[in-house]
Amino acid sequence: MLTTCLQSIDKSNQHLNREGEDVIQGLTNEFKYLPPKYFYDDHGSNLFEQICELPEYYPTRTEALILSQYADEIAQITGGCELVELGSGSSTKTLFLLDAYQKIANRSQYIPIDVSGGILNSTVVKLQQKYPTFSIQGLIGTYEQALIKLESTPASSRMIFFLGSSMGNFNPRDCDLFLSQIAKTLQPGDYFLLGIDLQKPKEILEPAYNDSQGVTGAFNLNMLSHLNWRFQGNFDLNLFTHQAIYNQEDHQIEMYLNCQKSHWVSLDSLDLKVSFAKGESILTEISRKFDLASLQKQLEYKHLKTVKVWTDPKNWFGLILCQA
Ligand code: AVJ
Repeated sequence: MLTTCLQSIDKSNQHLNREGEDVIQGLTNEFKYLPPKYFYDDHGSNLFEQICELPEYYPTRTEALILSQYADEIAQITGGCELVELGSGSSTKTLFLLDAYQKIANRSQYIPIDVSGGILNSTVVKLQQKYPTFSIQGLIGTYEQALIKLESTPASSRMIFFLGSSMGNFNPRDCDLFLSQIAKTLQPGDYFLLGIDLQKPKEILEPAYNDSQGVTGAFNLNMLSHLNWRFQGNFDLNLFTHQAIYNQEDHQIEMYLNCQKSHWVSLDSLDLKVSFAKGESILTEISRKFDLASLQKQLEYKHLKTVKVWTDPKNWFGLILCQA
């Protein structure tokens, strides 16, 4: 029998941020918004895996191509270290890194962290079979919870990695706070490996978030069914439609759920009743597209020195290795 090592990050720091407080804040705001982390219940995580396979959605396969070429070099540079992944999902692209680290160290530690317990559990089971000599511990929790936990459990050497351009979900201010938090969590000499989607024409970006099979639309709408079961809500998914546009001034994809008919929605366990007007929209995600040089400057400012940068031949995606 195989037992998996999976742990929910201590809820004791959650009183700081009451469960669902962010939903109340977002839905009572003048311009309604919801945090993207609510995409990822188990069904949403599966839909995201499907998105990664779509012909229009280039980021995953582009980043995988870069990792397949340079994972060995990354492992050579950092040497053996504890590997911590934020937002690991199915860890598919991570296999390139795990293979590379297996070659240089016979016992490695891998700590995947994700908000979706279902996908994390199946990933840890699968990986433990594939890498029997690795010590693998899955942590269920948010990035904030993860970084607090990591700060209190230092390792002799560590690389935190954050792939798939998930950092693009943060607005500039939250991104800056996040990078400060990373810099604070790392010990001098530790590494941070960051995968980011780069700026490119609208003609390539918009189809990636408006796929012809409608998977991204289903992913976007699924956030409402997640809120329904999590907070005893009554969102009617038929009353909302998916929209994704590229905002060229801010270099970001913006995903919305547009309300088709005026109505009320309640979320009983949050004691919340919200009115929706016809034509009103909820911003569910921004996905920023970065400029490599300015991001490197920002990292530098946080005392995260760039060790090396890799891109694909079309310069669509970047991988930055920095050191604290
Ligand atoms: C996982 C946040 C990087 O922004 O491209 C994919 C999520 N949303 N399609 C992205 C997503 C719609 C994805 N990130």
